[in-house]
Amino acid sequence: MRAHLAISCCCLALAATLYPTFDATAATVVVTQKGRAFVPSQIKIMVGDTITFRNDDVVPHHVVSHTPLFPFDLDLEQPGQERSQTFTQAGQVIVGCDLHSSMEVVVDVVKAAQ
Ligand SMILES: [Cu+2]
Repeated sequence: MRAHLAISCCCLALAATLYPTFDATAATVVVTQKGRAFVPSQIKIMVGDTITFRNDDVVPHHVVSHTPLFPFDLDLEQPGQERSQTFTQAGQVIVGCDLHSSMEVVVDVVKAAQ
C-alpha cells in the first residue's frame, strides 16, 4: 500500500516535469518571435492571464496592439529580450509588430467559466 502510494506520487511528479505549463489556460504563456513571425499565431487565454513575448529572432521587434478594445505598446525588444502583457479585457486582440507589418498573433481572451 505504501509502495503503491509512493509510485503514484512519483508518476505525478514525472507528469508535471514532462508537461510543463504549456497549457493555453495557464496563467502565463509564452509567444515567441522567430523568423519575423509570432509562434503560435493564434492563442486562447483567460482574462487575467499574461503573455510573455520573447524575441527568439535575430532582429529587433516591437510588440504592439492597435485593437481599440485593448491597446498596448511593449516598446522595442532586442533579440534575446522578452516583455510581458497581462490581458484584463475579454475579446479578440490582434497583436502585431510595429517594425514588421506581416507579423500578427490573434489573442482570444475569454472569461473564466462561471
Ligand atoms: Cu517585428
